[in-house]
Amino acid sequence: MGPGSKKRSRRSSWAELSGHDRRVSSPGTAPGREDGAPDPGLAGPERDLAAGLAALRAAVADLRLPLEVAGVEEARAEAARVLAQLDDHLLPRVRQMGAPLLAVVGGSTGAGKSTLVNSLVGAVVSPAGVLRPTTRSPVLVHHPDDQAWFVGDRVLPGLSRWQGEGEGPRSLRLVGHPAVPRGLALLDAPDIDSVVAENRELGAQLLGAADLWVFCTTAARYADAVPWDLLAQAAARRAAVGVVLDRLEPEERDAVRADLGRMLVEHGLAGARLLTVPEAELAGGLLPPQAVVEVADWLHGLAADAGSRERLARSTVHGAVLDLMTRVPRLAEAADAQVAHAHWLGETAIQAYADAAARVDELASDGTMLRGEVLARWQEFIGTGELLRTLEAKVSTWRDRISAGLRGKRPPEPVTAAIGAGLVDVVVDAADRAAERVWTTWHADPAGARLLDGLRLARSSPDLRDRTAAQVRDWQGGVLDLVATEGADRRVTARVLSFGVNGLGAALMIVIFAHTGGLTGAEVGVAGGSAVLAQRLLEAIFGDDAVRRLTRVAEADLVARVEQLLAEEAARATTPLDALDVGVDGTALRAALARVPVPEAPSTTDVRGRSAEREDGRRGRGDQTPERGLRAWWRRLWS
Ligand SMILES: Nc1nc2c(ncn2[C@@H]2O[C@H](COP(=O)(O)OP(=O)(O)OP(=O)(O)O)[C@@H](O)[C@H]2O)c(=O)[nH]1
Ligand SMILES: [Mg+2]
Repeated sequence: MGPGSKKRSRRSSWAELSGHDRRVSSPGTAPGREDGAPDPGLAGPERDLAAGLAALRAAVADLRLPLEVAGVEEARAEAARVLAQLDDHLLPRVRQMGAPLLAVVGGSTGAGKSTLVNSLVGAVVSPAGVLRPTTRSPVLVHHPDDQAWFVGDRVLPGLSRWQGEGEGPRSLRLVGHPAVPRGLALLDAPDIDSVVAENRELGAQLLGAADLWVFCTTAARYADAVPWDLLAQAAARRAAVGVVLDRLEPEERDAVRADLGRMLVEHGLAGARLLTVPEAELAGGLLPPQAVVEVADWLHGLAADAGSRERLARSTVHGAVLDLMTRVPRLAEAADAQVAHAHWLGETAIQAYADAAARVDELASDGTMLRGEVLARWQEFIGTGELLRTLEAKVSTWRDRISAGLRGKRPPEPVTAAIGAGLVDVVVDAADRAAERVWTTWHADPAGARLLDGLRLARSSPDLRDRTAAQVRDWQGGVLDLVATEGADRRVTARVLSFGVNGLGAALMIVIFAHTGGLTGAEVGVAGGSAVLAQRLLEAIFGDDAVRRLTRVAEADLVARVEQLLAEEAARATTPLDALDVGVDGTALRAALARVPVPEAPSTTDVRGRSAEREDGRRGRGDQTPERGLRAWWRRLWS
């Protein structure tokens, strides 16, 4: 599919766009497909490459790099560059190999890019100026017959199209001019090193979209760092590059050419063509044709016929795909790092609260709960001395004694209250420690610290104590219900009633908390004895099996409630982490890359050699080409 093909009939609608400052409202399409889909005539290898690159694009677009881990900013920028490279250059080019070449004129501000483009065309199509930077939105100059290729979003889909005068934000102004050869479009780009960040980024992005780089610099600027950073990208992509030394004074020509030539070789750009534009008086904003003949000649040589254009396009595609092969794995690593880091952050929170749950479990079963207040209230309730002595007695008789001892004594509620308060303290303390641990760990990590921004995670939730108290109350209510339900059995009802459900419930709680591991010294004897007493009492009333069952059920209920509370606390940290949606690791990206077929290396396109032909004295060569545009260009240059 080439320019000037039968699809040209679509142009009738574009004729309407010839007014001034009229934005192209509906995206036109390149000759070929409405949707920028692959040319239906695409042959096997190209179809596979287009499909592989489209899948790779989808995988790159799926990348989520939200965590502020080391190097993530560069990875994000690189992902954006890879996407732009695919959208702006590779995909449109591979889908339509016959589309006109896009030569992007880029470089430092004030280097004379717009003046060069205007002078090549022979008309002021892109205003030059003394204010820096002058060119803010790019201007694409094409042969009128090639308009169809550029008016739609086939290339540079992120830029809206304008025709006529003026410029819009992130817009591409299209100018058709018959002096431009068919099959080659020139794009005058914003500079790559101005103070305006948007300009710089756009300038770099546009060069990435190029089949051909026309890199403008001057004797004063060519050693600057920024251009060489970009030229390094061109070298990595094996892009066809011409470096234009603009406004060169005759006396500095040889020395500067030699030095710049050496730098190009050093930077892996030995294949780049070094071109010069001698300093000359401007007439009507244009350089005399002779000043730009070297550049014009070089462009002509590269774009002379469909065959050489396609060779160049293929060569740039080949280099760009090889370049992706080295860049995309680094993006996959960045995705892996995100997932691993998110996992680590999540695990630190989950582990901290799991440890908190284990700690509550331990404190609630090692006898610690039976110290202090709880023990005192329990002893008060059962009347220590008297009842403890009954432990020495035979089982058959001590139940009656306990019964006798308990009847008419103090109510059991203070025991329950002390147990409840103790439990709340244990849970809240464990949760506080977990919160502090998570905060400390996350705060020391840049990604974690960013997540903590605006969140009050250094402490437990302000209402944790109230929520815990409510849960403990419910649990205690549940324990009493258990005892009451068990007591509804006719065989035991009388006995249960003689002790009271509340007293037996308190006894069951004591049994649950009574493992003597956490007690020391005298407490062991006293608390342990108290617990044994509670156990015996319950066993005497309900039987051994029932006591084991009641203990298990009550314990499980307590564990579930505590775990739920702690899980809610842990979620305060893990929810914002989940909300970041770190996404998938680099596996899919690697798989997509592996499915991209590396195109065969084209026969070498030496962008240096072409202009030598002109020096052969074949001055009239342009007249031999069948293309009117080229002829016009040449005529102007040689008239
Ligand atoms: N005498 C002379 N003046 C030139 C030449 N090239 C550019 N200029 C002038 O230098 C100034 C900058 O030229 P531009 O063509 O606007 O430079 P640019 O690279 O497009 O600059 P930005 O759009 O800002 O990136 C303008 O005033 C031009 O008229 C040249 O070869 N000779
Ligand atoms: Mg300019």
